[in-house]
Amino acid sequence: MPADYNENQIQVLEGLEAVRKRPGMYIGSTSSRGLHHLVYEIVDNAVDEALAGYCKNIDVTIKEGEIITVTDDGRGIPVGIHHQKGIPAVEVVFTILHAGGKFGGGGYKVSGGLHGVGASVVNALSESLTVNVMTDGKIYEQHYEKGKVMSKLEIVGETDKRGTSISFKADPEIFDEVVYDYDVLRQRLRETTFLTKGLRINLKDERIGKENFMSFCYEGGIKEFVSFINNNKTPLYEEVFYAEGMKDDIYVEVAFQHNDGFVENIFTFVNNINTTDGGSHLAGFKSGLTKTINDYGKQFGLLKDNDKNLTGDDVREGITAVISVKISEPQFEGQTKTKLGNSEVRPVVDSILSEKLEYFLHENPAIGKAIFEKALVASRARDAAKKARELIRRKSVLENSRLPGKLTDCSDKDPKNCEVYIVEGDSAGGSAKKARDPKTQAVLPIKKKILNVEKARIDKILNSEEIKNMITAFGTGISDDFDISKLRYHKIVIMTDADVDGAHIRTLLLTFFYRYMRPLIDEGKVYIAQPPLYRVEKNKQYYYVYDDNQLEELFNKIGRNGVKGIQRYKGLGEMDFDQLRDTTMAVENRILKKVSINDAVAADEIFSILMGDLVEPRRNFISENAQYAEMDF
Ligand code: TSJ
Repeated sequence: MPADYNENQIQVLEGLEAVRKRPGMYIGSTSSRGLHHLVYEIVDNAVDEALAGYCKNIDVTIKEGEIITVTDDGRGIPVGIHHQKGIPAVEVVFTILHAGGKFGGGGYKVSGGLHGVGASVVNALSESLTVNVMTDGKIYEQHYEKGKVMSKLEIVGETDKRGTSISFKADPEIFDEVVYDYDVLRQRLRETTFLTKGLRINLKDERIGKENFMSFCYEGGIKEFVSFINNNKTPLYEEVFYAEGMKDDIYVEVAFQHNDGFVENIFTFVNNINTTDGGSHLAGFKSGLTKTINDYGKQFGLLKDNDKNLTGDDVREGITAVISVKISEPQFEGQTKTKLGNSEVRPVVDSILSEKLEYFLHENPAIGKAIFEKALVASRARDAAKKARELIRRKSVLENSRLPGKLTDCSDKDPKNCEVYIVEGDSAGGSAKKARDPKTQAVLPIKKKILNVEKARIDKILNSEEIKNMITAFGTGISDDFDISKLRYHKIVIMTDADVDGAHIRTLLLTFFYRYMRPLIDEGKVYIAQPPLYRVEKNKQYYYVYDDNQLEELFNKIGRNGVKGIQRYKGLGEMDFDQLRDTTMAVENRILKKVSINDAVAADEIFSILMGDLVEPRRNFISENAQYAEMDF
C-alpha cells in the first residue's frame, strides 16, 4: 500500500549534532547492541519498501573493515528536489533528524518503531556513509562523513536496475567496539524475513576468516515461523493454523500450533516490531482462542453442560503462536515501549481469529479434538496443582511460614542487602556455609539433579522438594502468583561445579527461573558464580585461574620457573572453605556473571533445544554453541 508520498511530506526537525552528543538517546546504547541497531535501522527502511510492495530482495553484507552494505531492489529513495529544503529528497533523508521516519499516516512503516530513528541517525554515527540510488537508468551517488555532506548528489553511471544501496562504517569514536556479530544479524534478519512473506534477505560475511552466507525467504511467513520455533518440539498435530485478514485498516496475521509440552510461547509483533510486553493484539488473540475452543467443545459434545469452561491457560498449554499486526499509527506503551496500546486492535484480532479458527476446526475435526482434549487434561492438572499449592500455603501457615530446613539464612532481613547462593550438593553446601558472610549471604543446597520443568506439568513441579524449597526461600511464588516485591534476596547466585554436570544443573535451574519466575531474569536478579579451575602456587603466592586460557596467560606473565604446585579443582567440594570464600563468595574478590536474555526467540529456542526431549538437535546445539551452553543465552 504505497503512501501518498512526495518530497514535501518529509518532516524537518533538527540537526545531527545532538545525535553525536547523546547517541544513547537515539539508539539505546553505544555497546554492541547499539551498533547492530544501525544495521536494523537501514534494513528496516528497505523492508518498508518491501511492505509497500515494491521490493523483493535485500542484500546485507559485512565487508572487510566492518563496513556494512545494504542493497534493495525497490524504487530508490527519491532524488528530486525537496520543495521546502531545496535539496534532493535523499539528502534530506540522511541529514535531517526524523526525516523519512514519519509519513503522517498512510502505509505501515517498520522503521519508526522502538529505535526506528531514521537513516540520518545512522549517518550521524558513521565515520563515512555512501548512498547509491538506481532509478530511471541512472546511478546517483552521495557521500557523507559523521553526518556531514561531503559531495553533492551526482550521477556516476548508468544502469538498467532499480534500487537503493547504502554503505556505512560506524564511527569507532562513538561505539565501544565496531565489530559485527554474524549470528546476531542472522537471528534478527531471519525474524524480519519470517514477518514479511516472500521477502528474500541475503546475509553475507566477507570478512577474512569469517566468510559466511545465508539466504532467507519464507513464502509461508509466520506460519513457517511457528514451524521453525516448534522444530525441536513434538507437535500435537501436523498443520499449523494460519489466519490472515484486514478490518478497519488493521491487517492481522495469526499462526499457531500446539506441541506436547506445557509452556505457552507467544510472540507478538506490530509493524514487524517485537512487542515483548504484548498488548491489545495479544489480548484479542487470547479471548478469541478461548471462546472459539470452548464453543467448539460445546457444539461437539466434548464439554458437557455442567462442565466448567476451559480457561485461557488451559487452551494455551503447549501453544506456539505468532501474532503480527500492521497498523498505521501504533501506540507503544510501558516503560520499555514494547506493549501495544491501540484498543481498537483487540476486537479486530479476536474476530478475524475466531471466524477463521471456527471454520478450520470444522474442516479438521481431529485437530479440534486434539486441542480440546489437551486443554481438558490441562484443566484437570491445574485443579490438582491448585490443591497442591493450597497445601503448600496451608502447610506454611501451619508451620508458621517456616523457611525450608535446608536453607541457612542470613541474619540481615533487608532484601537489598541479602543474597542467596544455590549450591549443588550437600558437601559443597557445607563449605559454602562456612565460607559465607552470615550477615548477608544465605545458602540453599540442592540435590545434584533437579526436575526438568520443560518436561513436567505444574502439579509435578510443585511436588519437587528442590523447587518447593526455592519458592519458599525466595518468597515470591511462581507463574501468575509471582510477585517480585516479595523477593527476599536481591541477588540469586547459582554456584555449581565447573564441569558438565554443573553446567547441566545450572541450565535446569535457569530453565525453571525462565519459565516460572521470568521477572527474576528480566530484572537481572540471577547471577552465576565463577569458581576457579586452578590454583597456582609460586613464591608463597597463590594465583587463582578460571579457565585454561587464563592459565596460559598466567604462565606467560609469571613464567613457569619456580611454580610449586598447580591444583586443579574438580568440584567445589575440593576447595577449602577459605579458598571458596576468597575466590568465589567474598564480595570484594568474586566474579559474578549476570544472566540476561536479550532475544526471546533465541532464548526459547535454546531452552527448548537444551531441555526438550529431542536428543539430536540438542547434541548439535551444544557442539555448535559451546559458549552459550556454558553461560549466556
Ligand atoms: F535507510 C535508508 F533510508 F537509508 C534506506 C532507504 C536504506 C535502504 C537500504 C533502502 C531505503 C529505501 C527507501 N528503499 N526504498 C526506498 N523507497 C523510498 O524511499 C520511496 C521511493 C519512492 C516513493 C514514491 O512514492 O514514489 C516513496 C518512497 C518512500
